[in-house]
Amino acid sequence: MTGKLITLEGGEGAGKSTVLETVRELLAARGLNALVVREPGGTKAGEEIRRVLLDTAHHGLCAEAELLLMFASRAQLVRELVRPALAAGQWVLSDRFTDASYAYQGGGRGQPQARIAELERWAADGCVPDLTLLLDLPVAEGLKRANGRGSADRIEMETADFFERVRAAYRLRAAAEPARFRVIDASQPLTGVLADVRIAVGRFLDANGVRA
Ligand code: T5A
Repeated sequence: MTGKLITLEGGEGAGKSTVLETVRELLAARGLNALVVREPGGTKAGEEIRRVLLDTAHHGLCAEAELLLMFASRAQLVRELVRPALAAGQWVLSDRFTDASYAYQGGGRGQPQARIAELERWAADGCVPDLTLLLDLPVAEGLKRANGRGSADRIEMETADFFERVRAAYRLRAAAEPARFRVIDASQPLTGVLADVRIAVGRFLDANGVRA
């Protein structure tokens, strides 16, 4: 049996990294040793690409180059790690995936959806998550949390309007694919967020016949 791909999405400072560990533990409690990856990055080449994407020195990077670099990282990640793991029956947990490109490069930068969809088919080999947890919270709150951690990277330096478009794009995608997305209210205190995450992941595991 092939494994499943679970992704975590959301705007800046939504709490993905914080939630990721809980999801990993929930899977482990049911005997699933998940492969955990992040985007952009996750492979040796991908981490180099990430460095270019987030470095403030590249503030002049054009939207087209940004989109292609996101998918260059993803193309490598899918072929080097994600596809082989899924084929071997291992579950994969990814901190961001293609929905982030629809939200940031599509919603944020205005790149056409059809272009991103073509890259998803070609560069990402049609790899689509089985479950996506969207951590949704007001932009100002997320930026406050993210800024509390130190200096901003190239994308974190974008305007509030940019992040409003990112949030709107994420919410549209979630509304369009309710079977795959679970929207979590990430503005709650962490205990509430984690409780909702436990319910969503627990139901997904039950639905896929994964017993404790
Ligand atoms: N990107 C990525 C694209 O543009 N296109 C793409 O295709 C892809 C894949 C890097 C950037 O690349 C962009 C999006 C990003 O700008 P990233 O490394 O995932 O992606 O960067 P961030 O989104 O910036 O990830 P962060 O690590 O900054 O945010 P997290 O993981 O969402 O937030 P986290 O868990 O670090 O939490 C932030 C702070 O808030 C606190 C935490 O303790 C932490 O201090 N916190 C809470 N506080 C109060 N209540 C809660 N419920 C809290 N949850 C967390």
